[in-house]
Amino acid sequence: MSPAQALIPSAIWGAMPEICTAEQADFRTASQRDGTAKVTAFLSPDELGELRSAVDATYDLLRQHADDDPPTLTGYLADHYKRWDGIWIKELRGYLERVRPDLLAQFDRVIAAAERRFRELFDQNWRLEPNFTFVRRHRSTRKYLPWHIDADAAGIINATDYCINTWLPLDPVGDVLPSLELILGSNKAMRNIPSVEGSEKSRPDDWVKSNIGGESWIPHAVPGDAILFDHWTLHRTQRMLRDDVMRTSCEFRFVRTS
Ligand SMILES: O=C(O)CCC(=O)C(=O)O
Ligand SMILES: [Fe+2]
Repeated sequence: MSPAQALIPSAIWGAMPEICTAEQADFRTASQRDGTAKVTAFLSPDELGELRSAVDATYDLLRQHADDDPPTLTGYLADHYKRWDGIWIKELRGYLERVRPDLLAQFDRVIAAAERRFRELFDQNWRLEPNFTFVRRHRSTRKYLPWHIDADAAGIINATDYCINTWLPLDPVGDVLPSLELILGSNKAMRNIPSVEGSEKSRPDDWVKSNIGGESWIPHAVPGDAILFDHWTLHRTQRMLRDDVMRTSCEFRFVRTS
C-alpha cells in the first residue's frame, strides 16, 4: 500500500465493486490518489433536465415569496435565499411537502438517481444527506468561497466523520463561469490539522501555499458531470475576473449508512 493510500480510509475510496468498468477504474485511481475526481455524465440528460427544472421552479417560488408579509417561507429558506442565493434541501423538502408536493417528488426522483449512481461508484452503503445538501447561485464574485474544507466550514465533522460532496454544476464551468479549484491530495494533510477556532473557518491563500502546497486543479465540467471530493479536501470557488456572470450548482453530500 502506498503512503497515500494508507492515509485515505480504504473502506471508503477503496471500496469499489470487484468488477468495475474502465471509467470506474479511472475514477478509483484518481480519487484514491487525490481525494477528488471528476465523473462525466454522472446524471443522464433526463435526470439533469429534471434537476434543472426543479431548481428553476424553486428559485421562482423563492423569488415570489421571499418578502411575503406575513412570511410564508420558513425562516431558514428566506434567510439562505436572501443572504447567499442558497437553498437548503432539508428545509426545502418540508416546505414543498406542504405547498408543492409535485416539485418535491421531482427533487426526490433526482436524489434517488444520484444515490444509484453514487452507489455504483462506491458501494451500497451510502445515502444523500438532505441536511448537508444545498443549491448555490453565484451572481457576483462577492460570495465566492475562499479556501476551506467542508468538514469544518459546513460543520459536517460535528455530525459525521466522513462525507463526500458530489458537486453538480448546472452551467458549464471552468471558462467563463467559475468552477471549483481544489488542491489535489490536500485531504491527507488537512485531516490531521486542527480546525480554525471561531466561526470563520476559511484558510488564507498564504496559509495554503506554505502549509499544504500541492497542485491545484480547476476542472472543466458541463451540466451532468460531477466533481466529487471528500470533506477534507481544500477547495474554493475558482477566481474569475468578470463579475457579471451567474452560475448555479448543487452540493449533494453523501454519508455512509453504516
Ligand atoms: O460553488 C462554489 O463556489 C463553492 C462550493 C463549495 O465550497 C462546496 O460545494 O463545498
Ligand atoms: Fe465547500
